[in-house]
Amino acid sequence: MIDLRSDTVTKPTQRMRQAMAQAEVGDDVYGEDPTVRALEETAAEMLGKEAGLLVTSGTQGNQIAVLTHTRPGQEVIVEADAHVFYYEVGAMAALAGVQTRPLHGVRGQMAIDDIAAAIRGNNIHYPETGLICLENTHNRAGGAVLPLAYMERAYALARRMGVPLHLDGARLFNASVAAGAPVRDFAACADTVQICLSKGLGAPIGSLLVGTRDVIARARKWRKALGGGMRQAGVIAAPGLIALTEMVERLAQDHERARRLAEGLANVAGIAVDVSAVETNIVVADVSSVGMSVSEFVAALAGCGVLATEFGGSTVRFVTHLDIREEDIDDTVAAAAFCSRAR
Ligand code: TLP
Repeated sequence: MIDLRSDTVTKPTQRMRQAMAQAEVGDDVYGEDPTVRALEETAAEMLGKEAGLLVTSGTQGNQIAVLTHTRPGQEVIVEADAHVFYYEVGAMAALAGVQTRPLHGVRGQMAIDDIAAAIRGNNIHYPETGLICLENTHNRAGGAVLPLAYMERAYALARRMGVPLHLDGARLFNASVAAGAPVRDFAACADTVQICLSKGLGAPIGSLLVGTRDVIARARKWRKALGGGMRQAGVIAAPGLIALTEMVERLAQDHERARRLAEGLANVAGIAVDVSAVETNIVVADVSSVGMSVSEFVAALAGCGVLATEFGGSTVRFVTHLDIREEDIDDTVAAAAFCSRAR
């Protein structure tokens, strides 16, 4: 099977498995797991923040950030297609008791003026604006990179208005590699950043939340409250360290393959892809003219050994990653051409 459903499907490398087996461990709730501490310090250092916190998943990291920055009854400004709003089971409302203020963005970017206009003034009727969330790269915008200049403007506004900014950087290393800008420059535009180890970086489990020492100390308590206080978590942290220190540069290969896949799919009758919109490892294809429904097309592809995801409307998402080889790209394009009924 060529599994292009997500970059979450990667299997740990041999080196990662060895590192797990040999990891030095301790009870991390007591702060005694040396491998977890090394991972948290490494992530904080790479992202230019004071402290880091290993969490179970990207979702947990984002939700802990919301819980840490806000109080119930506050409002969170978020792009309408952002993961934290679209794909996290309504957790912001259910757990943090905040209401969301979704703003429609273009390629994942809410207009700065729209954010400014959405920040609540001092009025007895209004909720307080408790947080602004950005996502980079932006998943539902097809892996679009939020440029550094945009992030700087958004953060300048947030600071001027005294509103914290959380960055969902599940794929921030993809953004950094694609933009050719250090990851810490992006991280400097946010109070907290969540990065995923288990996407393009290939680790089996885990994310990190980074920020100031004070914010991360409070986040650590929320992690405990959510049942995320893991004990000998060094076995998770060990492959995470490999992910951070050895797997970043190879993301360029995923981007290159996504680009080739987009070009190939764009040549298939019935499929439309905006190749110029493919900046990182995500390809969104419009299959409205393939002569069958999106789910039929995805099922037909699966029958040919290619897995992809229905992505809403007439679109299908393909994500390249560590376990996708060069020849898988050609095989995927051939399978799509075989399955399409358009001529
Ligand atoms: N995204 C998954 C699905 O949940 C959609 C995927 O296959 O892309 N932020 C962003 C931008 C994400 O794309 C994801 C996962 C998360 C957060 C959540 O990470 P996990 O899955 O570790 O909770």
